[in-house]
Amino acid sequence: NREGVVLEPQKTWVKPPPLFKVVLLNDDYTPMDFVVTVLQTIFFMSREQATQIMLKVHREGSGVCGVYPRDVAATKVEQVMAFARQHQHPLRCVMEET
Ligand code: TYC
Repeated sequence: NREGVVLEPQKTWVKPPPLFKVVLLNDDYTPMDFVVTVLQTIFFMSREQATQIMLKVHREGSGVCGVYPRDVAATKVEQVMAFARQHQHPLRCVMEET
């Protein structure tokens, strides 16, 4: 093109990086409001969306909070676990390859 940039055709198929679901798990003790706050602050959900996901986890046992590349998913899990620990709630969160 005009800037002299040449786009080489890709020679070999590069596997796209894997994505990971961040899954929140139900328990009998963590207050519902605390879970809603976690979803709003760590996953940037609206209060309405956070409430829907929290209720889904409460009723079904688990629920997906988001899908991210490995390092982002791992950081989200750490943030949820650290926040829960600070407040002495047994809330758990795991990552699962899609
Ligand atoms: N089951 C909890 C309660 O009745 C609420 C809750 C929802 C806990 C979602 C964890 O991931 C969770 N207080």
